Amino acid sequence: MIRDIDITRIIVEEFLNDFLKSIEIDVAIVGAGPSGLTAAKYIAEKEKKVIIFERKLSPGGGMWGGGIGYPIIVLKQGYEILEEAGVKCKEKDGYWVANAIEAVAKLVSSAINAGAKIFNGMTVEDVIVKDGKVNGVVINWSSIMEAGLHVDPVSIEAKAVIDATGHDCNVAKIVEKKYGLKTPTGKIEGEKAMWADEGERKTLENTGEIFPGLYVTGMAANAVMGAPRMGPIFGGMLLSGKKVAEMVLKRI
Ligand code: 48F
Repeated sequence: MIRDIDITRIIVEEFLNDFLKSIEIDVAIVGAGPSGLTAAKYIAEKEKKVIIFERKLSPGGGMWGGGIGYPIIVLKQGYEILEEAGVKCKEKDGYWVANAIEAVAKLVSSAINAGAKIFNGMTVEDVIVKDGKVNGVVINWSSIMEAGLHVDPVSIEAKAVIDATGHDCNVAKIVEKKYGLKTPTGKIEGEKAMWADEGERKTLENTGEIFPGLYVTGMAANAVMGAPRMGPIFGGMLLSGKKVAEMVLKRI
């Protein structure tokens, strides 16, 4: 016999047990787009406790829709990261091409298989800063935030925080507003217009620590540093995720 309250109890117990194991971690990644998922996989592979907090219910960020909703992604570099995750990539006219849905599904799966955890429907609305260093994130349910309810958030301690929130660079914005960034100008420069070639190059260059304990990856790196957007080409996102993982692993 199925008891309705068994289902309730199992869900609540399982979630809370899982969540309580996740409040003191090595790395908090904000955003489950291609850069955040890639970073999570490489960090988790080194047996570090890494959690991705994703505002939406579905991880994958801007990758699902490929370009103009055609679920095809194009890469000039970094396709080996997709192949490592089991994604079929084919060569075409000097580029690599993959199916966007397959790419998201397999990046999510390989991050989870490596030991990363994803909490969905949770928004990072602030960070913890102690002694001039980011020490964690402050989270709330996205549904609470969208309803505009006055409900206080809770905190997660992490040795490093990665802003992988894409074009919006939401975590960098919070820190910029409250403290200023430790970048050459201290400010968010804002993303520039489309230029795929330069955007891809700069994403990697701009990946790094922008405030003690706070790292930036993917499109957020270009938004912070004032570099071009690049549209539906994704190699820079994957390589940036790998690069930030390597940087963070050296520091924690
Ligand atoms: O936008 P997104 O896919 O970031 P990315 O990894 O990749 C960018 C590309 O998708 C594309 C591009 C390719 O060249 O330009 O845009 O840099 O994923 C960002 C994720 O962060 C989530 C958001 O829902 C998305 O899934 N996110 C944003 N703000 C928050 C957040 C927040 N405050 N808390 C939690 N999640």
